[in-house]
Amino acid sequence: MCAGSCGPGNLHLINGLFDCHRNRVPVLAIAAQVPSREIGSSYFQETHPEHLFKDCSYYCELVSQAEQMPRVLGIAMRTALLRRGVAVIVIPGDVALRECPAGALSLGIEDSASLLFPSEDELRTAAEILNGARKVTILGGAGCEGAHAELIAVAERLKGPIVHALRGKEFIEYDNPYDVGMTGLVGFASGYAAMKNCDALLMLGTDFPYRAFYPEHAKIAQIDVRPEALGNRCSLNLGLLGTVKDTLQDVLPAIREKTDSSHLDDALADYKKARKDLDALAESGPHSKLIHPQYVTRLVSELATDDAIFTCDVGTPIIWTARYLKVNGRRRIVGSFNHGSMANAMLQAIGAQAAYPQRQVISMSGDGGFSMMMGDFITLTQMGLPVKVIVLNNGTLGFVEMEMKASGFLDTACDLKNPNFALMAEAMGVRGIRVEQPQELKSAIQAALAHKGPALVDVVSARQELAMPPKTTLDQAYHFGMFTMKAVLDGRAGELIDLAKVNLSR
Ligand SMILES: Cc1ncc(C[n+]2csc(CCOP(=O)(O)OP(=O)(O)O)c2C)c(N)n1
Repeated sequence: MCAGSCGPGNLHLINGLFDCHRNRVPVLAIAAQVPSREIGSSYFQETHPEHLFKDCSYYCELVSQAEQMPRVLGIAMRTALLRRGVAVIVIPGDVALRECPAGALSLGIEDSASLLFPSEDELRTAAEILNGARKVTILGGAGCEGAHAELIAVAERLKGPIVHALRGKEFIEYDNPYDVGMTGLVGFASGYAAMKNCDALLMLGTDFPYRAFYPEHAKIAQIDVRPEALGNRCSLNLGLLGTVKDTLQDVLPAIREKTDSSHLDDALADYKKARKDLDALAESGPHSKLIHPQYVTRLVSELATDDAIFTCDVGTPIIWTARYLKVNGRRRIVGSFNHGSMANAMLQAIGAQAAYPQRQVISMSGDGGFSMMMGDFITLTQMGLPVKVIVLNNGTLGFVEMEMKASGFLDTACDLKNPNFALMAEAMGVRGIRVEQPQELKSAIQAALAHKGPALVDVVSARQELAMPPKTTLDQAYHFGMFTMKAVLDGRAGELIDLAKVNLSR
């Protein structure tokens, strides 16, 4: 639940509400409105929140009479809980202060535990598709929450590798002998290959957006609780409306055990190789001079508690978190994975820590992301929230710099002139530690995590990191060629050579 005062006050809610709505988080937001008699006169601070928040909510209504309130509140809460998204109530201050008549209609805020099941026929068709294919791959997303055992049982029977979308990582990757990594722009080659090489794809609780990563010729069956997700990204042979857990339980008895495990074995071998290559990048030698973000993330993962909540900023922190943070079924990872709003990590950490005061909460922040919402850092002191902020201080809007280069542009306006974030933290009443040498990193992270109150570690990290998509296409090669030529013409060949040296030396 959140609330904002008139006009600019509640406008501040908008990016967070978009994020929650797209992440399917139930939220009730109250947006104040100017006095009711002034609405429509361009009054001081007047906006129309019922229009502004329409796109990021399932329910968004103006309350103009006190007697509307109990009923509208009930509808808003029910909508947020059952449709899993945002509901907004807009209310002028004068209406909010009025007495609600005793007899005003109130219909409650009942939640519902009803379940949704596919029909027998549909379950039979699903089993036919899976039994009829030689190579089945499973793609899972956030809808797999709570269905770990069923997922493993189905994969075992199908001898099917499990690929996950980013939001599925925390529910799928742990204790999973069928895990072959993530797919997508920041995913692993093994996840990509397992999707492309199958005869049948089973999509579970995912609306994975990148169409180029779906197989071209496989049969596809999808299970989701949201009708609008079925067939949203690829043409389906079958769409099943139901929860992943219950539907898998129902379909499992009809799935025949496969004897040929060659598809799984190939995918696991691919994954092992991809993992080995990635893990090699997360090492730091005794004489290393640069601090690589892979190493930072690996250390944070090793040193954090078993039930820590991690948030990660949009930008390269997402990539390092997806690749190097170990999950275990109790740790949580929160990010702006659907909306893609920068500067999310510290703000989500504030919310997570307020909701779970006893758990360790760690924000993996980019320097651009952290600076963008730096004013809210003071909230940690103000509200006594012991959040630990790890700033990957690479001096650039790195993800965008990389995108520009990959598209054949010389990067422009990406450089960041950062302060010493640790000194700034100290000035704001937060324990601040700056790290410039890889040898100092472990003890710095340990000290920050052991600190009772909020702490920030300002990690001066390597700027040039290769975080490429799994497959270099001809198009990308062309862009890279153009980029190289422009760099030479602009007299920036030296930078290009430095970039190549750094990446080749690793
Ligand atoms: C509000 C917002 N503005 C701009 C972007 C585009 N964008 C995505 S990542 C990024 C750079 C992030 O930089 P930083 O936080 O320093 O992390 P880095 O990629 O360097 O690790 C930008 C500008 C966005 N996603 N959201």
